[in-house]
Amino acid sequence: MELDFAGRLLDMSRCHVMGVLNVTPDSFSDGGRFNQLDIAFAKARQMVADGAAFIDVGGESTRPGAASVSVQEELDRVCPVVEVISRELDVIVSVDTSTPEVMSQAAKLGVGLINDVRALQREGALVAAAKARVPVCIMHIQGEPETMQERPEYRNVLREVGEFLAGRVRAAAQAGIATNNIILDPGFGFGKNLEHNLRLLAALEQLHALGHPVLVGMSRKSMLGQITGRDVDERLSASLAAATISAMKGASIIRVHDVRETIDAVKVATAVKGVV
Ligand code: 7PJ
Repeated sequence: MELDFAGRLLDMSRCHVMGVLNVTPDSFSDGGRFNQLDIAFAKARQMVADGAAFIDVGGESTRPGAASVSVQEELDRVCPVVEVISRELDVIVSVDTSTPEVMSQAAKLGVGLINDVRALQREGALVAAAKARVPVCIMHIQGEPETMQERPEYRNVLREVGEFLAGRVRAAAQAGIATNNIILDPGFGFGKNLEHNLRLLAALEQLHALGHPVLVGMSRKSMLGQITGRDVDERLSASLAAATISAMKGASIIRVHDVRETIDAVKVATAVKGVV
């Protein structure tokens, strides 16, 4: 159950925390690029000190309705951050991208995981990810981020998410990606309404039947706002509850904004799992 993230080995039978590092302009109060790099690095260093096993660097907002960015803009945002974290910090750097050029460049800079919310469906993404020779996270999405929340529809969300992911695993294998280097993610909030999200979380164990480690991301998402009635910056408690449930149900990686708090929640779940 050990995976090799560009030389860093991690036991996927245990639960690890991934810290989110957005490097989109709207995630910084200040404009200058040098300053942004400084701020991003300081955030990453804090998340590593707090116990993150991964830092997930993303330069394209995939929020519903977010504007798209050019390949060059995404490269300019992501690469300097990936480079400095890989060089300076003892952590696995993950890149949250669907863009083949970003996958290839990031791999050269030491990235240990490619995290694609579009499941390597963009032209050239399968080839770029295969060449990178690092594990990949394949996430389920229905539609495109711009429009995915307009009218998500499933006959059986569990079965359809499972079938989609199994199909993408086959495509990845055909492209030369080692099947034991594939991590799966049901994609909470990506073309799903609250009921869909809850069904997927309730049955998270079943995703393991596909034979891959599972990554989940629910931190601060609107599904938690719908349940609690709270705004995005008031969703820490709900995020910790979702992380705890995921850890109990066998998730290997939990992608979050609040690393320190999530580490404690995961420790409690892991301790409980250790005695049964
Ligand atoms: C996810 C992600 C997720 C994976 C985002 C947000 C939206 N990558 N990137 N899984 N979500 N693998 O954090 O609200 O759920 S961006």
